[in-house]
Amino acid sequence: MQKTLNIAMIGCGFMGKMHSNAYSKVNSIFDLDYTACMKVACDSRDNGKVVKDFASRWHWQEMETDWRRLLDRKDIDLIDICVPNSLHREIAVASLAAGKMVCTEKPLALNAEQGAQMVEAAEKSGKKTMIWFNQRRFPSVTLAKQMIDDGALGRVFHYRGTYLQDWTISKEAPFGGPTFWRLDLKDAGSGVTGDLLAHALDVAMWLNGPIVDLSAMTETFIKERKTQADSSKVVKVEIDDAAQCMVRFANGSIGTFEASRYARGRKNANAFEINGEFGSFAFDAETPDQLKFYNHKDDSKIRGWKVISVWDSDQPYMDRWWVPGMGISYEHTFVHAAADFLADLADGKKRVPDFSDGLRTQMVCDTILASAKKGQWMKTGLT
Ligand code: SOE
Repeated sequence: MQKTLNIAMIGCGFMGKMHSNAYSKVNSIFDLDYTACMKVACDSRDNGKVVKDFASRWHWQEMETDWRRLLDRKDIDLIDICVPNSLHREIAVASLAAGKMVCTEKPLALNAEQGAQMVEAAEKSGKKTMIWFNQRRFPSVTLAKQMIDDGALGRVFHYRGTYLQDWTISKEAPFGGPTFWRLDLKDAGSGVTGDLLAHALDVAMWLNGPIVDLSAMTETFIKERKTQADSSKVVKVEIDDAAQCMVRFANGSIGTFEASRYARGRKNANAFEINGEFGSFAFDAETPDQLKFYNHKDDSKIRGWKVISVWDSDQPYMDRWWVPGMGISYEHTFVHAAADFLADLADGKKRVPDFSDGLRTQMVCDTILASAKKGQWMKTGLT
């Protein structure tokens, strides 16, 4: 029998849009025992004007301006958090205590200490959680994961991860507000480390296992900005605009990571290359339906990098989408995350990253920031 998952989503910004789009499509595209019901959208901004427009545009049944009022409602099963990082812990812990399942945008929290409290609350409640590490859900990345697990690479030697964007280069970009809260340390907890590297690290550890120690550096290129609320007010920028690090993985391979919002021309370049004994994979989210594969086991006369076009029905998730050749992209990774969450609910398996996975990534992020500050190699605490 079809079951319903009643969702209340808090935060109607860019991520709220991506999640609403995912919930609205997931049951049309995938065959699932659970139906996502878009019950309540919640946002306190502009005395309810933001949520009013958003809820009607995305067909949420109801709207709310105070997230606390959602907690006592018996007709809500899942709280989905799309607000700035500084609010994740408070909302998640209260929602779990109220007996709700909780999904949250990444990074898990402002830091690992808060993240650990969220994991503890999840364990205590026994309720299911998810962190929206959507970038694992590019079919190309999932295909690489399946092939690596099947032994395509053998022993891994190297991992290179980058996540590059360019939207904060202008010194006129304001500090604070709906998009630019990501520049405010108070709201975000960090700059590119939590916002971009968290994705790259999650994919890396999913494909290649835990990162055990690292040495990092960060830089803040624009040190003062005018606030969005009042352009005559100038504040100090404390986040990391760029971060780079060298790492060791538990499996003995070594890696490098780089994230920046100052890489002119790069818009969403979440890319990796992984090199093993028998072959290598390379991927870039700016060309999402291409997975590059070098297979050393190929006949030497025809050996070389090949581009696997990931748009055919026998590749991950693709049997549900369009006919072969009609590619999919960023938005669809969120639909896949929602589909995996609903499938987990039905059969009790674990397809999605949960709060404890989010905490592991958060621990690496915290170690990057600490290492950059101290200028020394540090252990992440993962094994
Ligand atoms: C902004 O840099 C951002 O929206 C991130 O916050 C998202 O997590 C990433 O998917 C796209 O870029």
